[in-house]
Parts: sequence; structure tokens; C-alpha cells
Amino acid sequence: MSKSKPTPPPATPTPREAVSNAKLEELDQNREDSHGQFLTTNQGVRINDDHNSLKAGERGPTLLEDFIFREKMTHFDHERIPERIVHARGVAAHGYFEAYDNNASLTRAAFLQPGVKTPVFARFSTVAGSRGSTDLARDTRGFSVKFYTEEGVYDLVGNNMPVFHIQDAAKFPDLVHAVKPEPHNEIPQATAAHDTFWDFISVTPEAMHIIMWLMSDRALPRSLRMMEGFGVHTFRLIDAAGKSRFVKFHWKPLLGVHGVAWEEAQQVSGKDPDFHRRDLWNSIEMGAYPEWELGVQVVEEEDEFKFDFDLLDPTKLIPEDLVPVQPLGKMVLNRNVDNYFAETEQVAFHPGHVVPGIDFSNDPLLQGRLFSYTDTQLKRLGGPNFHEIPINRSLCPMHNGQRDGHMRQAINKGQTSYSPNLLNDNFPKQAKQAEGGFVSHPERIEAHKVRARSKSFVDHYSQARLFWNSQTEVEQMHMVKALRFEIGHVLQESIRSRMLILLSQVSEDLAARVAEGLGLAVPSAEGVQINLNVGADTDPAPYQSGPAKADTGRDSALSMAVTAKANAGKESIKTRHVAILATDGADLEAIADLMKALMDQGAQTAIVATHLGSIKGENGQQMLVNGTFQSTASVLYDAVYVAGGAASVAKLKQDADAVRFVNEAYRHCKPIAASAAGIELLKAAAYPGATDILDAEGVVTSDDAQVGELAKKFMAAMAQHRFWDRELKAMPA
Ligand code: HDE
Repeated sequence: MSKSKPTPPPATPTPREAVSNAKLEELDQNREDSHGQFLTTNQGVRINDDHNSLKAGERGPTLLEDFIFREKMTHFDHERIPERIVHARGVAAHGYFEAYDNNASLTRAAFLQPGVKTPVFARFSTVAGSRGSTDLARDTRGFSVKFYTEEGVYDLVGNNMPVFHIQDAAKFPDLVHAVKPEPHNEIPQATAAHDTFWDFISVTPEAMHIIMWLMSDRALPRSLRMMEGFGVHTFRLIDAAGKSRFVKFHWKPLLGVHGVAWEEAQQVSGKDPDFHRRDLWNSIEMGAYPEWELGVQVVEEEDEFKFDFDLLDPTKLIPEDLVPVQPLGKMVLNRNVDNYFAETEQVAFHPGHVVPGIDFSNDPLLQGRLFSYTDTQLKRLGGPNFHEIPINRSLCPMHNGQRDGHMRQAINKGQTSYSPNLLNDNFPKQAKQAEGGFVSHPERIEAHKVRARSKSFVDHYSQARLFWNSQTEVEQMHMVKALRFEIGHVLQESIRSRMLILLSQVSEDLAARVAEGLGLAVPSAEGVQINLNVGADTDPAPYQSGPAKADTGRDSALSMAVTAKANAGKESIKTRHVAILATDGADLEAIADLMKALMDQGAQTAIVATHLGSIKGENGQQMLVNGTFQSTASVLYDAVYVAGGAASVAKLKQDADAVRFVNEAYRHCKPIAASAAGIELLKAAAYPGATDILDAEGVVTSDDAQVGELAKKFMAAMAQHRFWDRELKAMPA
């Protein structure tokens, strides 16, 4: 439920709290609440009858004179604006960013000074699908944060993957045309698994690194609250003395980084296409505020060329084992929007919205983005005044000579709208650097004007290999299956074969395993030429160009499983969803004890039964049911508990959907618990010949009706998220 009233500011706000409430207070002036009000036209005229149009007689024709009907219908006819060409499906929330007290003085940006608190608005999105598509599509996620700083708006417009498909912005329209539904029949929606995408990729070797990320479970986040964010490009931080350092931005979620299984993601897309949106909304409503730490990898200017890749190449990351991430502060999202359109849809991000102390690098992808975002907002939001829409408005004052245009809100006073002027004493005046004026970093550039790609961008495979090598056995298995799925959807065999050549440049093992599933042999790369995105006057190069296939080793930050293991014991089970399977005759006391233990740790529970209403316990007590095997599904939960009670379990064993519920949870490697008679349902859920379900990792059982010990073990298992290694044993239950 949306809060209709904003959180009131504390009675005596400290200056910092005042800043963090300022955006909400500003937005409050625009929030409308119709409760207790008369219905009016847009001009404020009270309406007497809104249910009948004006007619010539009760059964007569409608009259053109009906200004009430015409105004209502005209507004309705215009209620949609063009959706974003990419990142159309999104969800957003308000919150704040607080810089750490011990934060090193890397930048003069005011919002990054120790202890400063700044209001933020964060929007997460999928890239390819339309607004009405599904949350769990295999895709990159957008991760955009608008900081309303005291020096103006700063937007960090990033993704949940640290690299991009292409090295030059000029290729972006091609990439997006290739991944979107095919133009002749608008099929398929929100997926890259079709010919045009893989056709483009098969002749774009620079994409191989992000393809590795996209084929991994990083593309299937368990929750938006459990994914990382990256600024992708190299940026600059400029300190108070004017010294510039290169940085890469990182957002690290405090709940850890977790994904779901591909089969699960596909089912969730049908069962609850709003899975991520709902999860973010509910977590904020119940006060479990999502949190991320913002950090930077810092490279001194003099070290610019010490890596075996180019810092300006957006298809490369800086391995965290080489340059660790330094924390700068924490973001907390603590308030849902009041109105999706006014806030989430109308928000306009722009990587060119920077404040003094933050500057750009010459990454050719970033440079191109600096043009595109304003251009797209002009079309999407209808004109040059989109910065005046409440959600986009800066908190600090705006003054310049820009006037007029569609939907201008400000009523600028005075005769002058130019500079310099004498009539208004030359106001608004330019700010000196010491007064907070933005001065671009004076980088020295001496060059020929050329259309070219830097030779330092040519190694397309080493970091793709680094990613592949860094994954655990199960994670590699998921990637192989994902590639078989994706390329298996390609109808043209020549495209499939080309992709195998490219994969063989990353890893022969990977290519061979994908080829097996496609029923093809890996073709030789020998003699296969490609125009490596250079002009028509340059000869095509062989696919193998770039450094030889060295073993690039591993980086410890690239595998979600390795990171989860490193964090074992530290992660909480807060907000995890547990399904409790029970029906009439269940041991309700044991259920109540387990529920209490789980909820004390912040987890959420739901009774899933054969019918809605209440279930009756062994001793006649009753308990409310939250869902049935028809209305909900195992894929919507993180863990499953099968309650004891012989009569209940006997009924569940007869119910094919209940049996499937447990079976699926097992296949998706989730923690499962069962007590007393409940153990019988686990046995019934195992396929014949499967490894013994009761001995599997992450399955905890107890013959005892008392659930105290079981609850502890179950919660420890839940804190590990999943037991992916189950997939290595024969075929799981
Ligand atoms: Fe974007 N991108 N992009 N992009 N992008 C847009 O701007 C573009 C790129 C990203 O929640 C558009 O307002 C170009 C990289 C996010 O509202 C558009 C290039 C990264 C969002 C656009 C890129 C991103 C967008 C569409 C290549 C990660 C959603 C609507 C040069 C660092 C923002 C809009 C939101 C949105 C252009 C590449 C992230 C068309 C030309 C790299 C998170 O302007």
C-alpha cells in the first residue's frame, strides 16, 4: 500500500537531515490527494454528472458542446508518451546516499565529502523488453541513480554488468536494432534468443566479454536488491587541488549478489512477470530497506598505461584482484513512489549530468552517450523543459537565459535573457571555480582528426576468458546451457557456426560443449576473415587477431558462487520467502514455532495448502492459508518447509502439484526442510533413481516434532542462498 502522506521531517532537523528531506518536501508541493475533494474539470469547475455525456434527449445523439466529455477524452487519448527505446521496463524508489566519514578526499564533489547525506532517486530496468515485458528476462539490468546534490544534479547511469557490447557509440543503434524484436514481425519480445541478435554478435567479436556475463546467472538476478551496479566507463575524480585520477564506479549490495536458475526464471516470467518490481516495492513497504555501498577503483594518471588493456575500452573491466574497490558511502532506498508515471516514467537520466569534482574520460562509448540522452528526452518528454518536471528538478537554484519552449513552468522575470548584459548588471553571473563553477579537466590533446578504433582496443577475448575461467564448475555449466538455449533459437546454421568460432577463441572447452548441444562441429577459425569494425578501406582481419590464447587466470570478484562462499555466515536471511507446505491435519504447533524463528530473523513465510481459507490442525486449531498449489508456485519462494502431521502429508502426497512443488525447489537447488511425517513428501518428490534427496546438501530433516534445532539448520542453509553443486550429481530429484 502506498503511503499517501510523505514522512514528516523531524521537528528540529539537523542541516544534513534537512538536505535529505529536501527533495521529498519539494515533491510534496506537487503531490495531489483527492480525498475529500469535489470532482472538477482541469479548469477547476465542479462537475455534476461525470457518468453521462450531454445528449439531445435521453436517447439522442451526443452533443459537441459537451466540454466535460471532450476534456476527459482528450486527456485520455494523450496519456501515453513514447517508451524508452532501451530500458523501457523499470522500477524506481527514493532514498538517500551518505558518504562515509573516513572517505578519502579523492574528489571535491560536495556530496562525496565525509558524512554528507544526499537525497537520491534510483531506477532499475531491463534493456530489451517493452514496458509490459517480464522482469526475469535474460538481460542486462540498468542501475541509474540521480543524486540531488547541493551543487546540482549528478546522475550515475550504470548497469549491473561492468562491460558493454560495443566500443564505439556509433554502433549502438545497430546493437539495439539487432536485439529488439525483429522488424518484419515484431517477434520475439524481451529476449536475445533470435537470429538478428546472434547474427550481429557473430560478426562483433568485441561483444564476447559481455556475452559471457549475459550467459551467466548475473543476467537473472534473484532480486534487484541483490545485484551489483557498475558505472562501466572509466571516469575521472578531481580533488580540491585539481588533481585528476581515473576511477571505475561500483555499487555492492549489502544482501550479497545472487541469481536464480534459468528454468526458474522462465517460469517466474509466467507466474509473476512483476517479480522484481513487487519484491522491491514490498521490501520498502515493510521497512527492509535495500542498501548498496558505492565504491571506486582508483588508477593514478601516471598508471594509465600499466594494464594490458585500455582504460578507455568499455568492453574491459579492471580486475578487483588488481585494483580493489575503495568504499565511498552507502545508498539506502526507503520510500516508494506515489505515482509511477510522474516519477519512474518521467525521470530523465543523463551520464552528462555531472557536478564539479567528477569528469569524463575519452571512452568513445561514453562520449557518444553524452549526446544521446538529451536527444532522447526531447522526444520522450516532449521538449527542452524536461528538467522542470518535479522528479528531474535540481534542488539548488537554476538561473540562465534559457526560456520558452513547450510546457515551460518557470515564470522568469525581467527584460534580459542573454549574457553579457548591462541591463541586469550581468546577472545571472558566471561562478569562479572557487565559487563552485564547473571547470572541465584541462586534458592536453594533440591529434589528427580520424575515424578510427584504437589498436589498444583489439584484444576481444582475454577478459572473456578471464570471466569464463573465474566461474565455478556449475556456473560454467549454466553458461553452456544458456548458450545452447540462445544459439539453439537461431534458425540460420551459418550464424550458429560463426558463434562457435568466436566461442572457440574464448575457450575451446566452452565451444566444444556448446557445439555438442547444437549438434555441430566447431569450425576452424583458420582463414575466416572479418571486418573488425574498421572502415571500408581497411582489409578484413582474421578472427584470431589479438593476443594469443594465454591462460588469463582468475579474478575472485567475477563468480557469484565464489563471492557467496567468501561471505558465508555473514549474509542474513532477511526478506527471504519461505513456503510452508501443509494441509488439514498438519502439526500447526511446529509450524507456528518455525514461523516465529524465521520471522525473528526477518524472513517471510506463507502457508501453501490444497485449499484457501484455513487449515485445521491435529487438535482442531486453525491457521490461515496464504496460497494454494494452483495460485502460487515454488519458483516464487527461496526455501520450502514441509510440515509434519500424518494426515496432512498423506493428502499432499496424493496431490501432484504439491509433489512437483518440492521437486522443483530441489531442482532449483533451494534449501528444503521437513519434520516428522513431512519427510515422506520429500521422498515422494524424488524421481526414481535420483540421488537420495535426504542426503543432499541444503536438505535438512528431523524426525522430532520439535523444530528448534531444525529451524537453526534451515536458517543456516537459507543464508547460503542455493546449493548449486546438487546439479553436479546425476540429475537431481
Ligand atoms: Fe544507455 N541509453 N546508451 N547505456 N542507458 C538510455 O536514455 C545510449 C549505455 C543506461 O532508468 C536512453 O533516457 C547510447 C551504457 C541506463 O531512465 C538512450 C549508448 C550504459 C538507461 C541511451 C548507451 C547505459 C539508459 C534511452 C552507447 C551503462 C536507463 C532512454 C553509446 C553504463 C535510464 C533514456 C533510466 C537509457 C543511449 C550505452 C545505461 C537512448 C547511445 C554503456 C541504465 O539515450
